[in-house]
Amino acid sequence: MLDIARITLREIHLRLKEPFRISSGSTQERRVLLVELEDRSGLVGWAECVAGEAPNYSAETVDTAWLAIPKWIAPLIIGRALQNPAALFHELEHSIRGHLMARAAVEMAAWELWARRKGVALAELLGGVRDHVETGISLGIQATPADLVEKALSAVQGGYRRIKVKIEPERDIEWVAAVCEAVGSRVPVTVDANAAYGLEHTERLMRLDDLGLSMIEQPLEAGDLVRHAVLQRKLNTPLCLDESITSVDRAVDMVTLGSGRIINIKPGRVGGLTASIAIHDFAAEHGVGVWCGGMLESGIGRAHNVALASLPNFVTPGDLSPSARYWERDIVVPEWTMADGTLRVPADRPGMGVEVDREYVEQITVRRETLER
Ligand code: OSB
Ligand code: MG
Repeated sequence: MLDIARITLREIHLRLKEPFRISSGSTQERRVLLVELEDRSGLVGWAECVAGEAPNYSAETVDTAWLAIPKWIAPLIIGRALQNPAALFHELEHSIRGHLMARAAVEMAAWELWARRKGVALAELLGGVRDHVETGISLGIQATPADLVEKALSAVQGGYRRIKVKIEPERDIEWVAAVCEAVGSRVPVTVDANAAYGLEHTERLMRLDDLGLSMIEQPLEAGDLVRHAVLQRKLNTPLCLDESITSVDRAVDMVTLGSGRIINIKPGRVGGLTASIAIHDFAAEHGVGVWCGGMLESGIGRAHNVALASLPNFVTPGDLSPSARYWERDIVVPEWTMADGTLRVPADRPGMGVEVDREYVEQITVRRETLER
């Protein structure tokens, strides 16, 4: 039994080294919501809620998660007889519509706690098979194509194994063509629109299609599985879905309709690791590749992503940059470092494989709430 006795929420403020701009908005001052679960024996598990400051990626935000966890999620979890983290996932899925990122934060902390309880690495508990995961970089929208090219070249120089470029209508063809030309065949180039296009942009997207990208991520709105299928039929480049895939059912729909050929899995977006594994397994059975996305996480969220990305069907590099790409100082010890374009999967200690720097977390905590029965 999980025997959760207490949940502690903390909001910390972490400043990104540079603003990160996607088609729907920009962020630099990250408000990160951390979840610490404690069981009756005093063991703890950590996770991070990937909800943003504003509802521009999905409807959820740090504030909606801070409403949902105390009010609706915690009462379903604390002091309840739940068999394991998968049972916790199903309990939340049964009783709560939406609030996937809030649910995921608690579910992922339960997996971390469970790994510590079993004395195994989180990666091993999830079914991981790799000791290193390949790293790709996601480059935000820049001021000029020249700035973007400079960033892309320095990423290739730094060892990243894939370059992803954020795009929006007008800041696309010329910008991406410049990156492709500069990077050449050294690493694959992909683009991510964060739902900035519509079918009225089909001609623009067909011009992007000619650049030989390895995928086009989420061109259309999250709910547009049918329109994505119409678009995919006109393009040779595989579409990769991110925002659209919020459950294993949506992955089934994608395959049934032909809405895309690749899935970006972010555990926070699908309600946690239980659904991430289910999507991974379904995709593997249907010849659909998956890779691990990122949400500008601190070292805690990254630990969960790295563990997940060690599963066998994560076939292309993830948005898994090292700590120093984002932060002057990360909140875990050791920080995440990149060597030869990979992050090492920590297999040598129980749980997520890094320790929370509690003293630093304490220093940068701006809000805290402890939930008990
Ligand atoms: O669409 O993958 C995305 C960041 C915030 C919101 C959405 C996305 C992203 C990224 C960042 O691409 C990837 C990273 O964490 O490095
Ligand atoms: Mg994306």
